[in-house]
Amino acid sequence: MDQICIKRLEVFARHGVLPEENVLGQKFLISAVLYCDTSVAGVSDALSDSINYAEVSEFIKKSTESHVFKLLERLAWHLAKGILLSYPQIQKVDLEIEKPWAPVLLPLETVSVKITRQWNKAYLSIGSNLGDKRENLLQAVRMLDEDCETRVVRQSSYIETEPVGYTKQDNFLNGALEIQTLRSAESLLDLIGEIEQALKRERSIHWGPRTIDLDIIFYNDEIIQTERLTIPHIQMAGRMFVLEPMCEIAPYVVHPVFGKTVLELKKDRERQGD
Ligand code: A4P
Ligand code: MG
Repeated sequence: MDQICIKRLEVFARHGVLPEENVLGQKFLISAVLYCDTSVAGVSDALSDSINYAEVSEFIKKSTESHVFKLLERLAWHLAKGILLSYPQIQKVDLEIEKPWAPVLLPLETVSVKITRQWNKAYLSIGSNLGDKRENLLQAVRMLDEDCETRVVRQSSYIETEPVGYTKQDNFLNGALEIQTLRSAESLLDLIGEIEQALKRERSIHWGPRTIDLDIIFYNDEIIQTERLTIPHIQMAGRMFVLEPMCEIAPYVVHPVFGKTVLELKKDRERQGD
């Protein structure tokens, strides 16, 4: 992807762990690589089709001056998030903050923190079989969208499905969502948990009735295996209630483990039958 670069913008500000740093202030040098598509501006020659680096530089300066953080890590995330939220054309940002006058009491040129943050694309499956099912799904989608680090980009239609697993329960209403999020996969799982809790989901029977169930199906094309998370979702390829709505919004997205598209997985599942 194309890059617009800001190198070592000098800002005087008061970030630091020592109280003196928060009072006296010092010099920070901030560099940013803004990843965006410049092809339209390359033809039109219009600033409105690109990112105004003067504006972004001013944004970085004001934002750095108007806060006091202890850690460069905190300032870096604050700036990266601010840039990604304020400029929708920017997909990804590398940010480096140097502190040449850091009170280390050793002869070094500079210390710095460098981070990369981006909009991540994730797919979620969503289901409900208790209470007002449609309203539960709509409410969960609203709550995802209200999270300032997350946007719901596409939604499938909602389909009625028979319960799989524990079958002595009402039919489900299922769907799939494409979202963009600045959250890590773990942090997205936290958000899902908060939404499930707010909608009064109780975990009594495994695979049992629930007002809302949100699962992460894909997170970019990453394969993640931690104590709390398995991505792609471990059961997705065997579940028609996931594959069908996913097929509506992402038929050609490739499962990073099986190397097959969602459409191919659905056809495989259809061939296998129940
Ligand atoms: N976890 C690990 N990986 C993930 C992931 N990719 N996304 C962990 C979300 N969570 C993930 O999940 C239990 C734990 O899995 C989480 O705490 C998280 O750390 P849960 O949602 O609390 O439990 P669950 O939903 O009962 O289990 P699971 O395995 O998510 O079941 P499913 O696959 O959601 O099945 N029939 C129809 N027709 N429609 C349905 O929607 N849903 C289920 C539940 C059963 N039958 C159904 C439907
Ligand atoms: Mg679940």
